[in-house]
Amino acid sequence: MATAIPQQVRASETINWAHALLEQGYCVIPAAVPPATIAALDADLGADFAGTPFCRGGFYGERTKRFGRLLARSRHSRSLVMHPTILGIADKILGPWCDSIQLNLTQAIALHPEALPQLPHRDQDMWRGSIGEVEYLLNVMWPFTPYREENGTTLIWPQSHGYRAFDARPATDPIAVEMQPGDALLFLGSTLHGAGGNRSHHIRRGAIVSYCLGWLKPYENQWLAYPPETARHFDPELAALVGYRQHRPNLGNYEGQCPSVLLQDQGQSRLGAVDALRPDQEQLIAAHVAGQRD
Ligand SMILES: O=C(O)CCC(=O)C(=O)O
Ligand SMILES: [Fe+2]
Repeated sequence: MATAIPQQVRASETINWAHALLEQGYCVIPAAVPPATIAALDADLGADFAGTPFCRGGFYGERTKRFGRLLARSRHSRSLVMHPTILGIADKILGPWCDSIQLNLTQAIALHPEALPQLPHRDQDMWRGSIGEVEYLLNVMWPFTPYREENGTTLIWPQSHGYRAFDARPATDPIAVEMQPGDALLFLGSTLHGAGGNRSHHIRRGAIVSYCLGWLKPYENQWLAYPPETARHFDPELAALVGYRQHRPNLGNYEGQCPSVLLQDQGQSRLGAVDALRPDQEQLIAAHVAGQRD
């Protein structure tokens, strides 16, 4: 896996969370970031929450506001997106199916009073791959306000993931996952879930950050959300996560090279294509080339 995981993350911690996710389809990491980080992010997004129109359509919800590109709107979003433990978990869950993971989306969500419960769904259904064995996505819900049953916290159907996605009806009742700012709710792309209805008098605010297999089309167009002028101010790891990295072999290249060339000061006007292969493919090609020379 190309995603570098900072050393301070204990491998056992990552493995335990990944294990819980694969058993239950979800888990909650309490106090994953300081509440002050969430408060600062919420404050940075205040004008966007106020000014963004309500969504249209039954899925997004007509009493719900949503907007993306959080990395361009607040620097505080970086500590959510680059959370070391969560990146480690994402690598564990998605790593078996790709060479490197990518950011699928960042999306702030404000669920206003009288919002109706959302259609229960599986986020993996935005792609039409085979279901059962493969996990395509890891979702992280970050509450900015307390998330309660009454204000429409996310409903999760435990153990509805993986091959259970074939079931016509879920085998369990949903759980209204109650959380505080700073907590993180993780759930798989195959897990049945949806926003609850907001029966309170307060707005439920929060954000989703999700990661997906590096060879999929992400939900949010990351290159448009973070064009080179924006991404050149990101750390290399963050730039890679939003698409300035090739997914071996050769996917997502720019003129046959890693798209991170666009983040450098002086671009060359003509670039030559360079193989970006997995080690097994390097070996195969090397043997093929050597065989022809003999
Ligand atoms: O807002 C929530 O609690 C969940 C939203 C969701 O699942 C979605 O929009 O895909
Ligand atoms: Fe969803």
